[in-house]
Amino acid sequence: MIDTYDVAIIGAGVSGLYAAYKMREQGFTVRGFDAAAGIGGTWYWNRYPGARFDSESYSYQYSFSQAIVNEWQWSEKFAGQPEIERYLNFVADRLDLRREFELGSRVETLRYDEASQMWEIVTAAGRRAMARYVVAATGFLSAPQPPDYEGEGDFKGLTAHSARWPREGIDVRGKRVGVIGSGPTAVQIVQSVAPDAGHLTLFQRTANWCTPLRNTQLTAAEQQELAAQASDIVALCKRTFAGFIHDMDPRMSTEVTDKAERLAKYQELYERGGFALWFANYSDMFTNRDFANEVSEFLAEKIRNRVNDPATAEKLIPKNHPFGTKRPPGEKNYYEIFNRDNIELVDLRATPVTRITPTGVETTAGSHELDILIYATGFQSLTGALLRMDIRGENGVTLQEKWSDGPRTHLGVQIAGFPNFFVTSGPHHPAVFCNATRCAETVIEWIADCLVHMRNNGRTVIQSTPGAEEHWTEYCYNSVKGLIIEDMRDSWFFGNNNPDNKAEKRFLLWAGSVPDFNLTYADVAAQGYRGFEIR
Ligand code: NA7
Repeated sequence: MIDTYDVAIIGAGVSGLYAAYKMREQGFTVRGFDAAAGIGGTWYWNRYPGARFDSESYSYQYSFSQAIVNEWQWSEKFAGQPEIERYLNFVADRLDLRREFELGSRVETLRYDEASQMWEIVTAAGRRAMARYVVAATGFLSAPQPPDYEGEGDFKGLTAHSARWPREGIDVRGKRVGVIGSGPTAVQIVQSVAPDAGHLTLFQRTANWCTPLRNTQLTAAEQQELAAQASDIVALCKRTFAGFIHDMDPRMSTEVTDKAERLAKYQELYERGGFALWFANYSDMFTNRDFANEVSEFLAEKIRNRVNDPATAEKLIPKNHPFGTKRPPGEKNYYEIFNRDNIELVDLRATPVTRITPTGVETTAGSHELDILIYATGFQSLTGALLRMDIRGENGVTLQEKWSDGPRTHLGVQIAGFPNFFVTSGPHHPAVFCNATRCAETVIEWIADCLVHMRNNGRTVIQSTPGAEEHWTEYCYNSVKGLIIEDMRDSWFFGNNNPDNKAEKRFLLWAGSVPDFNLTYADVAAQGYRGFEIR
């Protein structure tokens, strides 16, 4: 007999762990699957040197369990990957969640059986299970996207994508290392690896506006103080625009007519660290191009002051987008790294890659011989983890067919034609701005409440109506109109590296505020799950 559960959960990361706990607490039988050999999702896979939070640790942790909050202390303001992975394992053990998950078990196929109103789950190893509901807690940046350069696979040295870093690590000492990409991941890798590498070549296609993270070790007194404030921190994150501890200045930049005063504010935010310059700035940060340009000029001056060689500094200053249009990498001494003798910056716009060779990377300007080649090239964002599975809804329609003209969802949680299938962090979520755990908790609690509502009313099938889906999808596209991020479509917000979205560069998120997001979800539920058909 095939194993049958109320809820199948795909992913044992931040969302999947909480989903397993929450559904079990509500009395549902659950079964989780994860391709990784361990718990942690993003924080299992991204074990490259320097990987750490860009949210303050105490704002990212779970808030649903006071026991967990009381029993865990973070050692750093922005914890590193090893500590985050330990935390998620601690949560799994503390809540006895490990027994709900099958690890090393990649879900390949999900098929909806209309007769039984159940989903069939098949893993790569051929394991089959049935579930009434599926919760895809598959993450929004979890499907690594290497470039499609000619000669890919020819390289004879050691190579890895940042999100598939080998558990045993990579010894870079004295080696010739190449890093392709210059996003937040590449910045973390470069600043960690450069001091040890024999030589490091950074292949940069687009420079980014990096801001200082200002990570610190937390003293015992600070830990105590932050732990005591844990619920206030979460309450604050629920109120702020982006779900972080940083709150926008209610004033518009245009109200502060004295430029010196504005610059003093940028300086103060630059020193505060984290996303302060982005999320604690004047409230027209996302709409006022002149203001964004002024912040950009402020940062460009910092780069010029920190990088000795003026030509290198100019390459590191973004020219095609202002600050605030992409997630700014958090850095520590990143710019000073370029003053070292063992680093070389290759501008891929001036000299594009022609091919990967057995011994390195060839550009139009010549070849770069390497021992280690690291791809920090990002992800098939938002849609990738879902589209890489074979998901078949009603009438055998695949998700690839359904989304052939871009993703369509209602609230980002459901897809018409795919009954009882829920997504925690796919397209049309507010992940542009949102602190991941804060929004994951909201979505998972909403799904759990919905399943309890179904059970209490003797219903077994829920799916979004085509009309509601149409409306939400348009709403997501419209949400970015008038915002400065619309000017910079070369980012994962627009799936610029996604094979399924590369040409169109559709906006893949919902660019509203976290309070609006929470209100919208609550409102839909309060109205009997408006826009969903429940049978
Ligand atoms: P990102 O932010 O998507 O960055 C990917 C980087 O890789 C970016 O610099 C890309 O340049 C570069 N890239 C992608 N494809 C290529 C090719 N073919 N050639 C050269 N360079 C390429 O991913 P990250 O992992 O850095 O960060 C993701 C999130 O994780 C981040 O927002 C944080 O929240 C944590 P491009 O800009 O496309 O020119």
